[in-house]
Amino acid sequence: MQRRKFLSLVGTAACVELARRMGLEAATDNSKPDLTIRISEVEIEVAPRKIIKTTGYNGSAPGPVLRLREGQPVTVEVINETKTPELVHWHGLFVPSEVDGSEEEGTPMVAAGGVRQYSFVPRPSGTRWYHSHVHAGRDMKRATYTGQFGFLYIEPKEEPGQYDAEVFLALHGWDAYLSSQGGDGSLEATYPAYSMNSHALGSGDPVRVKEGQRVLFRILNANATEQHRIALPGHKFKIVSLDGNAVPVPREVDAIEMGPAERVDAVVTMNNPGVWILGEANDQTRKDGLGVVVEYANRSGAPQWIASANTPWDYTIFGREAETPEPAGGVVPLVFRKKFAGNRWVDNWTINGKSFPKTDPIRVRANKRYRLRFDNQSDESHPVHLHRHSFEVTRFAGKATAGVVKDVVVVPARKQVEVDFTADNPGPTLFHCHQQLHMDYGFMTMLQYI
Ligand SMILES: [Cu+2]
Repeated sequence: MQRRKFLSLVGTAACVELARRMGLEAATDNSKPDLTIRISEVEIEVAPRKIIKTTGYNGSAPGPVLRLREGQPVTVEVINETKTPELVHWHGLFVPSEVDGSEEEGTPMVAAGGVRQYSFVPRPSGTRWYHSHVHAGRDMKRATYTGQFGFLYIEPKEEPGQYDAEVFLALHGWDAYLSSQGGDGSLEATYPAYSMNSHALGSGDPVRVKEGQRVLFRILNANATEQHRIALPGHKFKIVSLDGNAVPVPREVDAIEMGPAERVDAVVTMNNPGVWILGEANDQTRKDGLGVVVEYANRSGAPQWIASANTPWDYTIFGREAETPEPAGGVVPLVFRKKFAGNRWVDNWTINGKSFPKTDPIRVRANKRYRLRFDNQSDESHPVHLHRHSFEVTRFAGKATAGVVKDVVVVPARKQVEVDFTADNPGPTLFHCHQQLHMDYGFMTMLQYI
């Protein structure tokens, strides 16, 4: 049902309140917002004299860390001070399509110079994020290439609190441009500068720690297109949550691998005093800024980096060893392929042989559980994302697993991944690769409730 139609059918204040609670934002609703997000041009000094001109939220890039309470209704006002229409997507939240922040789902755009209010009930709890969800195409000054992103932490009713300090780190690449230096001549996004939050490695404040402290790092890969591998020499990351959801088997690893849009919560016990670099394993990317200094109290000197073993990332080590029977709704096979568009062109992408908007929708019935079988027939990995729902990884590269719940999963090159989900949030829903160049060039489809 159209929002306007729905609102015209409901006359009473109680019904309007109900509509509001359901997240059906009313344009006539002049209630005071709980939060304001102002989209505008910003300049950030990622390193001394290295100024990045981009678009950000509330005068910064990334935007502020937003903390909301699970289940407590909120009204967010978005003011668009830029010259182009914008959208803010609440990544990982179970909200109605009308406020999710995706034009394809029917969320109205915030016009250039316009204002719009979104009301929704934040859930589920955990490390979520918010970001621009517009089409960029070849325009590297739009969407996730910009500074329009930030953490959205949904506080649970009861915080476990098994850590002494909390550090939010958002990884990003700046000033992207298209180049064909890699491989077959297709255009790829290239980044001359990187940062963790708004500073390049060596600029800005270090993360100051004390011996014996347990530091919870909430890490987000907010890069528009690139996967990252992050390590902290001399320390181990105990992975406690993936995409904001607690894992069944928390485990220690030497390095974290994250596709665009993925989040990892990891506890590090600070038991190796010194000055260290927490950074990208790739030397060039780290030199270009992707890292932060971790400094123990009363320690000084040049920050140390030691390369770690290149163990492959595997979600299943955090899951239960179990085979999940095929869900009642059945299996939806989704085959991903690249369609080479030519030298010095951006590749096109297909799902089951078709590019968006011509892709076939995934048709589901409310409250039924389904299995999506991703078959990556390409030489690149794809961080695929389902809006407004989360899914359980049930098979990863041939290995059965259970209990790892995510909203983005990286399907490695030439591999298959299976995820199960319950269709429990009716409304048009987007499914796409979160690599911005892939989603903009066909790698997208709709989940449609029938
Ligand atoms: Cu992709």
